[in-house]
Amino acid sequence: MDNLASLRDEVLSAAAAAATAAELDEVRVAALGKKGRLTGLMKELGGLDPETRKARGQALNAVKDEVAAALDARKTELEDAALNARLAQEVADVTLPVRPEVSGMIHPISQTMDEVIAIFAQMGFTVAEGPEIEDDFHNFTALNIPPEHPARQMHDTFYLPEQADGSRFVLRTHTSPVQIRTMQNQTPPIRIVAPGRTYRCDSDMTHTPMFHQIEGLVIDKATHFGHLKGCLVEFVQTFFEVSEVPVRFRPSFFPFTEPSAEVDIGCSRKGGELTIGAGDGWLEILGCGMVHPNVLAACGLDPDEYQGFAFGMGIERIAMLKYGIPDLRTFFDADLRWLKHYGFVPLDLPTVTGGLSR
Ligand code: 2U9
Repeated sequence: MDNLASLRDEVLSAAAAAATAAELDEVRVAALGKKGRLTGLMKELGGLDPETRKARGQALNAVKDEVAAALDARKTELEDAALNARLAQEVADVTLPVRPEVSGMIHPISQTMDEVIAIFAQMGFTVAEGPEIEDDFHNFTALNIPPEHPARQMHDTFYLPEQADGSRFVLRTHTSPVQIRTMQNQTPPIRIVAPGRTYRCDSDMTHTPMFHQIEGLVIDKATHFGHLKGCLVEFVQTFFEVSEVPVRFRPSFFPFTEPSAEVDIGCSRKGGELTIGAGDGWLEILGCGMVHPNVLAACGLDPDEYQGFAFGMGIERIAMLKYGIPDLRTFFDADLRWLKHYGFVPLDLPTVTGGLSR
């Protein structure tokens, strides 16, 4: 056996015998590293005559490829074994009863989301969900957002790498694509809420790159702005759990609704303390409007036959207002002391009749 064949056998059996990632790396460096034995043989090629060099080069390359593949395979084997050992060790018995002293708390985002869903469920809405990675059509085009709209800019939207056809997926910037998909796949009447995570390329005191929204959509043959108003006033009164919250609809603009409005609730800021309810101040809490005819048409619905309303709100914002949480970023700190203070007891499920948060 020549030196190359025996070197090959030696490296392959050393790789097979390596019991840890570190040992395996030593084998790799000794064979293929800068001063490795195979690398050394490669360097000797220069001194050979052309004929011999060609044959020797091919043989060396074949051995190098074989050794590299064997090292990779052994690496995967070792990683799998390590993972399996860890999984076996970290196994948790989920059937054990809860120990009260270690029981977790419900995060205010989950609690608020559950409360909002409970209110709309009571009114006859169902929950719809959809992908967080969306295409341009469902996130923008179908929503009457034109190609040059600022929301489509790189600095507002997270774009995924370009596809072979030049298109790019996005992290959804709102949950509206869920309503688009619902209209494409169901015949009205439609009455849904779409809760979930949304993403915008924005990070400061009042914005986080990931945040939560809930949006609603009602489509039928004669749905009008009066229905929108009644529905949202009912929602606001129920959600804030204080009697008689003043509500005001202020004209606004969104590409996907016409007419559009922003909804403010009354508040007072006496003595530096914010109280929801009667007072001389206003706080914006959500946006809404009648679904734009272009949006209905983009989903295959005839705007002369169907009409409806939509609304959207940020969960972090309404949770901060309702529960007096002063700093947005604390939602995402995973601080157990904060969660103990602002969290909710797991078995107190929010219902409209049994109490939302009490
Ligand atoms: C379809 C048609 C219309 C959803 C709407 C708003 C107004 C709105 C913001 C609130 C705070 C987003 O989280 S936020 O920044 N949303 O003001 N959203 S109307 O309109 C739709 C949705 C889907 C098919």
